[in-house]
Amino acid sequence: MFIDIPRELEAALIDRHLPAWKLDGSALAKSTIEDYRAELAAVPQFTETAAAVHRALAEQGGGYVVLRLGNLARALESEDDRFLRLATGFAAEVALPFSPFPRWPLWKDIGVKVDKDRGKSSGIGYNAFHMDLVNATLPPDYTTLLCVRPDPLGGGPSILSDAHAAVARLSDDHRALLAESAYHYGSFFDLHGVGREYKPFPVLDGDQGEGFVRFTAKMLERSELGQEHADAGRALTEELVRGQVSFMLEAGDYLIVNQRRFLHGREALQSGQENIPVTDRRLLLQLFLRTVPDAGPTA
Ligand SMILES: O=C(O)CCC(=O)C(=O)O
Ligand SMILES: [Fe+2]
Repeated sequence: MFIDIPRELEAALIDRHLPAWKLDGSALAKSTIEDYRAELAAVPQFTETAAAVHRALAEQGGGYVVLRLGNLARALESEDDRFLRLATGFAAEVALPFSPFPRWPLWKDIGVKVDKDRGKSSGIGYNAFHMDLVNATLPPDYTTLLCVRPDPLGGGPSILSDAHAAVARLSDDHRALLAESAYHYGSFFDLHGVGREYKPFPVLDGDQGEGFVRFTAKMLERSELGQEHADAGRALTEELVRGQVSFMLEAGDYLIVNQRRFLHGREALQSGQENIPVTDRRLLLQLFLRTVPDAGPTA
């Protein structure tokens, strides 16, 4: 599901100056969304490209897309936020950009920390299949990752797996266990626009097909679960891995994942990260999107 930007669109976008964005609470302001829409709709091929993104996210078996913005990123490298504004404009075509973390900017850095828990965000190890904000009652509908720099040592391919397809391959017994409110993961602190803490939660959330598969393989190691529920979770992990696709994000690649359809993760970075200056290590920027514009303030 890779989408290249037509040359003509690239050239036109390089000439287009979007204004700095404004926030309304933790979400992108309506005025900014309208300004960006109006500016971008006037660019030849933009509407067609946005429609291709929509199609890839909505079609049967679809649910993620990689927009290849590398040429734009390189062309606008030295010009402050111009590239990020364009990426925000693409994101706003999919759903409403917002930040669940009140103390972070709209786009959150995911760098590489050698001393951090290896399996977590910005750790150097295998980042197992998960959905973001798994323990919130209203997780973001989309999680998006913009690659600023891949691992200079060549590691860290992204992994994606169709969550409902994986669930469909499980036994009825495992599915029944996953439908029980027997799972919990992580902490819930100072988050906005994602509802309340959900604890315990069921992995299978009623409405199969378009419901969340509320899962993180990390809880199998990090949460205390009953034996049977943990076994069902391990079976799901195996199916996710069996069905996975993996690819390396390159500089300027923008991955958009529909969290109701696909779970995501990342293979380990190449060993030797401690020898690379922090400023040269892999860097992603993360942005969350919500389909319903007014999820409302919470916390
Ligand atoms: O590093 C990556 O590619 C994925 C990071 C991630 O999934 C996260 O931080 O939630
Ligand atoms: Fe994630």
